[in-house]
Amino acid sequence: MEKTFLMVKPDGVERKLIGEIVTRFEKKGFQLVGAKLMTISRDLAENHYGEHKERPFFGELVDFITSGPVFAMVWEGENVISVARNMMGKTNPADAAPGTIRGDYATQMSNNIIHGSDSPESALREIGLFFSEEAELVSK
Ligand code: RTP
Ligand code: MG
Repeated sequence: MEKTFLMVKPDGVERKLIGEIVTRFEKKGFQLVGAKLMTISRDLAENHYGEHKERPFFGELVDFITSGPVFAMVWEGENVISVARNMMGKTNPADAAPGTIRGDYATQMSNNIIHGSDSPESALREIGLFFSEEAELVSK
């Protein structure tokens, strides 16, 4: 069964949206297999967002994602990677459809509430960066 890495960003934690976000994925029918509240180190942030290293917004992105606790999660289910991305909505909340997480709760690109892996390769890489499979993920 497919797994993905999702994370409530510092703005979502600050705004007390963890419960709302977890509820959406639970009600959809996905299975939570790992979760933790944590503050990301600069090293981990730079690694996680490594694909954006050369982009002009990289410094701000790392500053933001390390600015407060995040709620890191692993979810499992059929096509969970792409379905979760659809449930999150477009990267820019101004373009995100109503009914999506970013469409309903965010207005700014830099504070868009949630991260989700964008491919099977990213999911595998990000789950490995944030979680120890043996110690922190449950298996059925
Ligand atoms: P994420 O990785 O956080 O789930 O977001 P995403 O896949 O929808 O978007 P991505 O292209 O991976 O960008 C990562 C985060 O960087 C910020 N961003 N700013 N100013 C800009 O042009 C710009 N582009 C991206 C956003 O906060 C985005 O979530
Ligand atoms: Mg991304």
